Amino acid sequence: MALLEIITIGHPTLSTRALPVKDINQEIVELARNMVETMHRAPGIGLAAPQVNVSLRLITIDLSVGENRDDLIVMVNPEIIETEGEQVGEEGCLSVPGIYEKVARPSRILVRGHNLNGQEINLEASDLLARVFCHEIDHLDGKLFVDRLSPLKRRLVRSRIKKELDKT
Ligand code: K1U
Ligand code: ZN
Repeated sequence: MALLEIITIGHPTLSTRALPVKDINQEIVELARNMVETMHRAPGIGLAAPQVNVSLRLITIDLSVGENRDDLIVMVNPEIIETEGEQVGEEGCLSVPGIYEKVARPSRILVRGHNLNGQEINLEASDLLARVFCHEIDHLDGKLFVDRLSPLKRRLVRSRIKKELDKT
């Protein structure tokens, strides 16, 4: 297994719509394994392939950050089929270091995708899990959580991001 480099805001891959995975081959399985390792080490509760500069529709989620194997979700070509309600809560992003802002998301969603064995998965998610799915699927569509803020808030956040990135 290997740790992958997480790219940060401003990198063109983060604003590009990722392509569907056509064939779940050994390369994809290896990429997913490395993404899980990278997400746990970051640490994070989600990761999308574009964040490691791979423009493919693959995500990993683990709300337990490696503590509970049953919590790990790896999904290929995820799609939100249905949404319900609204929740407003704080989000962070491994590609936008040091910034946490409140974002509105559906409170419940139905997601469809495939696991690494090629089997279809249909999952109902609510609360934080629904939020993380929405955040990761946004990454696949070339969107960051800061793109969902009001223009004024986005301008303020942009100058804070610049200061944060100048520190690195
Ligand atoms: O996709 C990413 O950038 C990962 C991001 C996912 C996310 C967090 C919160 C709301 C929506 C989506 C993160 O994991 S940021 C780090 C984080 O939230 C966390 C890290 C360690 C323990 C618990 C949470
Ligand atoms: Zn993110």
